[in-house]
Amino acid sequence: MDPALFMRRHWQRRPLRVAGAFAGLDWPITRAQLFAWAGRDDVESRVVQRHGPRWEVRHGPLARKALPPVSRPGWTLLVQGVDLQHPAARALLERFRFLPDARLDDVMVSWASDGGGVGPHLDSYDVFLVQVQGRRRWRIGPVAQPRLKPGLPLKILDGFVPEEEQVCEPGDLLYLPPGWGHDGIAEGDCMTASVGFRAPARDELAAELLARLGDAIEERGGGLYEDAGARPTTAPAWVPESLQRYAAAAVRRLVAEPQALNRALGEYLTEPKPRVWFESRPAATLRRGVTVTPASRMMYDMDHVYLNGESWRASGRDAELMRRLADRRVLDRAECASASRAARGLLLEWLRQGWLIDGSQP
Ligand SMILES: [Mn+2]
Repeated sequence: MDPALFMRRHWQRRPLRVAGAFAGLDWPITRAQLFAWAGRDDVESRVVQRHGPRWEVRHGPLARKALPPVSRPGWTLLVQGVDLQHPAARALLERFRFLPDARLDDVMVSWASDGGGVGPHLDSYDVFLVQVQGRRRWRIGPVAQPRLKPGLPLKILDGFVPEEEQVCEPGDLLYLPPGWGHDGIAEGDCMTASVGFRAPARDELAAELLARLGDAIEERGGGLYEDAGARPTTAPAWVPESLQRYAAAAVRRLVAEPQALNRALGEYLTEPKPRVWFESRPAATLRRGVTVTPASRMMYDMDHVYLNGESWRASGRDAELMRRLADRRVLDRAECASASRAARGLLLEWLRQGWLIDGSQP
């Protein structure tokens, strides 16, 4: 489906199923590979198992022996951030870059034994569910007033009434906007890749930006509240109104500068995920071009380039080059050579930090 049509009709609005959207997808990620990732402490994973009305959730790392046998029905393993672990998941992600990186969360891959699933639930995410192996039956429906079943270790909708039912086969795609309840049950064992897009929550975003602006401004010190000429008080515990006005003005001042706010946002959006670490490499050269490391988050706005929670002011030709690097995630040798001395210095520094990889062939 054409991205423009999809954005107009479905994105954030209504579900879409496209049979065979990913027919012939190259997917070398095996069940054994997923089980191996579940054993690692730098990969986020969990196992969900149903025992009748009771649900059990265990978080990774989980050794192979700690996983239920493959032949046991009704369980599923979910592995987050597979795009950082395997180029096939990254290639899948590339197909969704008609959406801003700022909205992207990750690629989660789940394997389920027959009858496995995580129960009917809601996500605050837009999600593209790509069936990569086997069959999964999805029951979906809008949920206006979500009620959760009490006392369970995971969020399961109480009284979920699905509106439709779909069976996804390998290569099929199901898109769900936030607020749509869904319940996917494996028919035979199956594997599903979920490309998730998060929507920042307003108040969470505000709290985060205020904290960042606060940190930035604290370093500068600023003036002091003055109350010269104040009269003696008979209510010493009373908070002076002039101090309240001063406080309100101070907070307004904090958010008044759009540049600073944008910078805080860009730095926040590109903050590396937890458990991500970069391998520094002392020797660096731009002779083979550079590629952005999969775990690196790189974005830009009108005035800044952001990489892994840091920002640089950029303008002119260098800004153009850095933007190209952020969008395409690669610069070839000639592009590197055309950068200014300062920009080349920056690229070399990023290479040394492991934020970029040597070479323009990812
Ligand atoms: Mn879900």
